[in-house]
Amino acid sequence: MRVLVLGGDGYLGWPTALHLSDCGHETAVLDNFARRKYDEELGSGSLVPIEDLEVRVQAWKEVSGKEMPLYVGDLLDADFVYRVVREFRPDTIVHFAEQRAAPYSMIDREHAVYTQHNNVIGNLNVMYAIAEINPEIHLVKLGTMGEYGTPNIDIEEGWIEIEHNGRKDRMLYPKKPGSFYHLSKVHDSHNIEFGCRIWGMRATDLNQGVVYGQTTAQTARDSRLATRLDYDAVFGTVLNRFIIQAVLGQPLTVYGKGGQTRGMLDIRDTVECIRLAVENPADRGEFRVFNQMTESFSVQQVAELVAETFPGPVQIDHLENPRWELAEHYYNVKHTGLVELGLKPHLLSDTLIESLFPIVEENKHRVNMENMLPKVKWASAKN
Ligand code: NAD
Ligand code: USQ
Repeated sequence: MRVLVLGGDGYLGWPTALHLSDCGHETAVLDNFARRKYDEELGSGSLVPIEDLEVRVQAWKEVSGKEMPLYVGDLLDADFVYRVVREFRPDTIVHFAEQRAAPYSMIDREHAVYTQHNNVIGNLNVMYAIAEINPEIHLVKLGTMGEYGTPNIDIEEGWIEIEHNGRKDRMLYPKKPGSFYHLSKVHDSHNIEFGCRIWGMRATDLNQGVVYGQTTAQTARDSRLATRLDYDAVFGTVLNRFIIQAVLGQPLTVYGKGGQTRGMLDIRDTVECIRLAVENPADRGEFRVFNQMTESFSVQQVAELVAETFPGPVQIDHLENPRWELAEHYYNVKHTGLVELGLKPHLLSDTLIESLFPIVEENKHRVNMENMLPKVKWASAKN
């Protein structure tokens, strides 16, 4: 298949493009390098050094013999999006290209507006390009488990049968997200479901959990193929951050009591889930939703797991939670769709955690400690 990966310079987009190319798909990448600009803005950066996208693509050609066309531009530029879709003629578009950090979206009004504008309008431009140029294109869109929030009932895969006052219907599962970023994903999901109804679009919305890990079979083949690893309090995600803090000899920063529970998955499963979605397209008019996670852990459990695995003393601190989220709650998620397509999950193991220690050790001098503790507070707009 011909697959266009939007956000192909990012933490997940780059290893996914490599995996798809390695599996024989004609793969192209598109990015506007917004992510590298947030690094400059925040005075932060990837813990592991990463090459420019041009160098990465060239390195992949040397390692695999495969070409990977590269398109540099912004999804907010509709003419650019239409030109790329006409030129590359994808069968599938995998859409990772959004501002993805909840804390970034909660810095202030400007960052909230930027996040929702970038994400919602970029996605609308992609939807229109598909509808007007070739409605056969399958859109594989990265959503997030955080769209659902933490309701006191089981979380279904996108849809729920509701009986109300004696009548029944199949409805989109109700959403209660916890940041303006997570809300942008809810808006995208609703827009795409509408596109499936009015244009007969075929779409897969992947409500992905928190990803951990840094290495895939393809990125391991050459150091120039490495993907980024974020440690800072804005872009770093919880398990990666705890592993990095352990190696640095810093306390693990559990927000609140740590009773908040999240769905998680290994980066090697992310790339495989995308392949499965790409190779098994949704039907025309179908808004298909998968919950892309393999296991659930509370934040406290994640901290204890890292502390037990690290070969040295580790302190676990409980900070005042800068976010607005339930401290303890019910969490039971249905996630069978991708397993039914053939996913064989890598469950979290000591070996995965241990494999990250030397990567962090080698690069720990790159950490800007000022960015380790959380500074963005959800409630600050009220003060
Ligand atoms: P990332 O920030 O590393 O990558 C996103 C890429 O998209 C960046 O390279 C950025 O430059 C690009 N981009 C952003 N806006 C763009 C625009 N308007 N035009 C062109 N390119 C643009 O993020 P990631 O961690 O790789 O996440 C990728 C996707 O997966 C996101 O949509 C995110 O919401 C979702 N996701 C990530 C995680 C996670 O744990 N990292 C978990 C669940 C879902
Ligand atoms: N947390 C801590 N300490 C930390 C960092 C995080 O206790 O040092 C807690 C947070 O309070 C939260 C949980 O860990 O309860 C997860 O936080 P996170 O920063 O790892 O993840 P989140 O903000 O939810 O966002 C990440 C990605 C986002 C993706 C989302 C998937 O950045 O792109 O959408 O994971 S999900 O959580 O399923 O919505």
